[in-house]
Amino acid sequence: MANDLYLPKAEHKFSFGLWTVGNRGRDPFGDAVRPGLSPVQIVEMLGEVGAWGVNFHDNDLVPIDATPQQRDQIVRDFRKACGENGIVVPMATVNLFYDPVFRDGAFTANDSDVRAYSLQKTMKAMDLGAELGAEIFVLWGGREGAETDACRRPDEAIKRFRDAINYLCDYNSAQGYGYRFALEAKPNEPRADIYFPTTGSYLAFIETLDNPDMVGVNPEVAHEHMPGLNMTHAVAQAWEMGKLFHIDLNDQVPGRYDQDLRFGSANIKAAFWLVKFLEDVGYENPRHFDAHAYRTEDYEGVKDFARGCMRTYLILKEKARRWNENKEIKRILDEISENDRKSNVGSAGDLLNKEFDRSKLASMGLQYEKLDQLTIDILLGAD
Ligand code: GCO
Ligand code: MN
Ligand code: MN
Repeated sequence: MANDLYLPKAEHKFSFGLWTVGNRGRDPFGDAVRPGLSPVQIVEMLGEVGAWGVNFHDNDLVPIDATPQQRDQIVRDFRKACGENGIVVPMATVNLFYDPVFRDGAFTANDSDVRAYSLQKTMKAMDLGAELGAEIFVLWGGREGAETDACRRPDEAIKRFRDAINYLCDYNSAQGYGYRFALEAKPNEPRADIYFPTTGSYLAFIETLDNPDMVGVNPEVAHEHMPGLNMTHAVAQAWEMGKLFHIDLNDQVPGRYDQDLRFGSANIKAAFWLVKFLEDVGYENPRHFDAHAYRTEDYEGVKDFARGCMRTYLILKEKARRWNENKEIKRILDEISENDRKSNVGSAGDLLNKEFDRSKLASMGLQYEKLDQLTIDILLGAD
């Protein structure tokens, strides 16, 4: 049964954050359109739609002012719900952006008490995640930025951020948690300008840490597409460096605010290359959908949204398989690699003396038009 291919299974490692399917449709211009769901209800919904994992910010699960007793009760209920619904907790994160205390940033804030509080809050979130089995800890510095560069030198912000990550890595080691941290870049929103705006910024920064091996990245489709960048290229660079610890799948029309659309719903072709890349290289970390349903939906619509994210991924995975097996595509790729095999740089001395026939090299058609149309045929089901 071909359609079985599109049913989510545990092996696909599809996860959703509590804040994604639990999103109530608030935006800067309008209030909630859906009633709130408890974490337990969200886990039940994820079980129903066939997801594998649930992720959370500390305060998605435990309110910021909960007592230790309330916290422990919430954790017990949540753990039970996860068990009953066959849902695991692969990743945890910390909310360092919602509370007014973070108005000038968290790890980069000018007030050292705010910086210390941010570390404390993150350590407690790490404790919470570890208690529920999380192995990946995502850090999205939503407020690490500025409205005016009069407030601090940006290199000072980078140093403070480094100190914070080093501190958290030490805590991770001291507690024996074995977390892998995944830094998530976002180029704009909610500050006027954000430090570390791209995945590449974080990849360069990670090498300057005391424990670079413990830290990788969590690229997000929307965050790369927002400024018109290529998500697959960002992911490829992270992958090639052994740093693709986690991924946020959603969709986004370039140039707009953070839309968090259903995966593959805005740019199918970009989603296809991304899925094909992940499948071709054998990515095995969670596939997290950091998106939410349209504001027009009730919770049935939210389920449609969640099922749609996973279904589109699996359809594109199947398309990628067909692409890899397509005879015409294989023939063109063989020809391309034939030209590649012939190239040989040799020593600098040899290379300097070598004659190149530039006009011959430039005259051969490369068949990329055909390749791309074959791709489109596959995507549109005309192959
Ligand atoms: C956003 C971010 C967040 C993060 C989350 C994990 O655009 O709001 O993508 O959803 O992924 O905070 O830390
Ligand atoms: Mn986002
Ligand atoms: Mn995200």
